Order: sequence, then C-alpha cells, then structure tokens
Amino acid sequence: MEESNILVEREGAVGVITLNRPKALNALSSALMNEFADALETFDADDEIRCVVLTGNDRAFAAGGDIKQMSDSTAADMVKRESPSPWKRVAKTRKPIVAAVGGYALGGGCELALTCDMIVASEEARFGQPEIDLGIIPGAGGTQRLTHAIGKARAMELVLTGRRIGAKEAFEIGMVTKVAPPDSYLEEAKELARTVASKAPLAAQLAKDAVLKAYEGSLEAGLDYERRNFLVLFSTEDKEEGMAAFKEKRDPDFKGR
Ligand code: DAK
Repeated sequence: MEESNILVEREGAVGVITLNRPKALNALSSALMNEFADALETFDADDEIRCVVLTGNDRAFAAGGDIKQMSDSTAADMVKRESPSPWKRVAKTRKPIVAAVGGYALGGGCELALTCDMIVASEEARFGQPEIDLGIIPGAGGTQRLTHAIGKARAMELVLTGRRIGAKEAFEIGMVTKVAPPDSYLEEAKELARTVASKAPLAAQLAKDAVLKAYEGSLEAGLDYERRNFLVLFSTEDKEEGMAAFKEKRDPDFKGR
C-alpha cells in the first residue's frame, strides 16, 4: 500500500500534521499539498482543535515544490493544479498554525513555513528561496510574505541569489519566532501551540485575522501577481534547463529564452 504523504494526529486541543515524504525531503507534490489542505480544513472545522502544528522531519521540513513533477509541467498544467489552489486553501485557515522546522525549508517549503503564523526553528534549520537556480521564481508567497517579514533589501538578496540562511540569521532578521535545540524544537512548537490553544478560541482566531490584516490588503494582489509571473516562467527554456540540471545533478546553462 502506498504510504500517506502526511500524518495526522491529535494531541488534546492541538492538531499535528507531519509531512511524510522523507526520501524526497518532503518535496511538496500537488498530491501532498491537496492532502495537507484537506487535513487542515478538517482541523479548522473541528471545535475541539484550537491550534495546529505543522512539521516535517529533522532533515527536512520541506525542500520545496516537487521539481521532478514540475520539470514535466507546462504552464497549463500548473494553472490546472491551481484550480482550486491548495496554497490558497492553506492561507485561509482560521486557526493559528505553528510551523516546527527541523532541517531544510527551501522554496515552497520556506513559503509554506511563512504561511504558518509562527515558526519555531531547530538550530539546524536552513531557509532559502533557491527557485532562481531553476529558472523560475517563488510562486507561493516568497516574494510577498518574505518581503513583509524581513524587508525589501534582505528579501531581494535572498530571492535573487537563492542563498540559504541558518536559523540564527532567520531569527535575527525576523523570519522566525524562536530557535531551539534540534532535540527540543518540536516539543517547543507544541508547547507554543498548547499556550495558544489555552486562550479564548474565538479571540485567538480573530487576533490572527487582525494581525494578517496588517498587510493583507495588498498581499492578495501581490500574491496573484507573483503567481502569474511564476506560471509564465513555465513556458521558458530556462525552466526546462534549470529543472533538468537539478535532476541530472549538474549546473544549469541558462540562455535567457
Ligand atoms: N523536488 C523533488 N525532489 C527533491 C527535491 C525537490 N524540491 N529536493 C530534494 N529532492 C530529492 C532529490 O532529488 C533526491 O532524490 P534521489 O536523487 O535520491 O532520487 C533526494 O530528495 C535527496 O536529495 P539530495 O540527494 O539532493 O540531498 P542533499 O542532502 O545532497 O541536498 C538539498 C539537499 C535540499 C540541498 C537539495 O536536495 C536541493 O537543493 N533540493 C532542491 C531545493 C530547491 O531547489 N527547492 C525549490 C524548488 S521550486 C506553486 C508554488 C510554488 C511552488 C510550486 C508550485 N504553485 C503556486 C502551483 C514551489 C516551487 C519550488 O519550491
């Protein structure tokens, strides 16, 4: 039987979702994203669950969108996979979500962590937006949420160079809430979730809603704009070259076509 892409557990009022494609470093295939969005919506509708923890494993929270799936995808395939968009469904969750990031949170993995409401990172966590090395750009909020979180100067550098940063730097620039030792980051994320879960549930949901409103007016338009640019790049030769190079474990030779 095929293993599930996610694991779902309940720990009292805290729902825990674990990304479960360890061999692919939790690459976010469309199947995984749809299962994750379904699980999150189920928790969101469940009065007994008051806060959610999203995690991966110690090597990878998620190393990004599934490059092997995307390398064969045209812009049309990508548009179809976005109707409806699992990413938008995740962003619409009313209950607070804590990301517990153990290892790599790259590309879509970094964007997924940024879509959560707080990030507890292991000292070993690595964040980055390396899409530029594949001939594409972030397509799930990396140009928008990251810029809101850390400012234009730093976001621009990370998005244009693909540089990976460690947990300490991510904390210092305001990307993550808290850094914890590798053997306790998950427990600390759960502890944070239990604290949130002990508060008045409606107040917690409306507090989240109000904090997000601090930038959401322009965020929605920004996310749509980013998604369009992202999808357009799926019709370029550079995207074919960048993703082929990843699969063949070599450096890409971009031609600007
Ligand atoms: N996709 C598919 N497979 C991946 C993967 C990925 N993102 N990342 C790693 N893997 C696979 C590797 O191919 C390898 O598989 P095998 O060769 O064993 O079959 C296995 O996981 C272990 O990886 P490595 O052998 O590469 O492990 P290393 O420790 O040497 O390196 C690494 C770890 C994380 C540095 C490296 O794997 C890496 O650079 N991974 C790619 C990181 C990346 O470029 N991420 C960005 C992907 S683009 C969307 C919006 C957004 C997105 C998608 C859709 N919509 C709005 C529709 C997101 C796009 C992206 O994230």
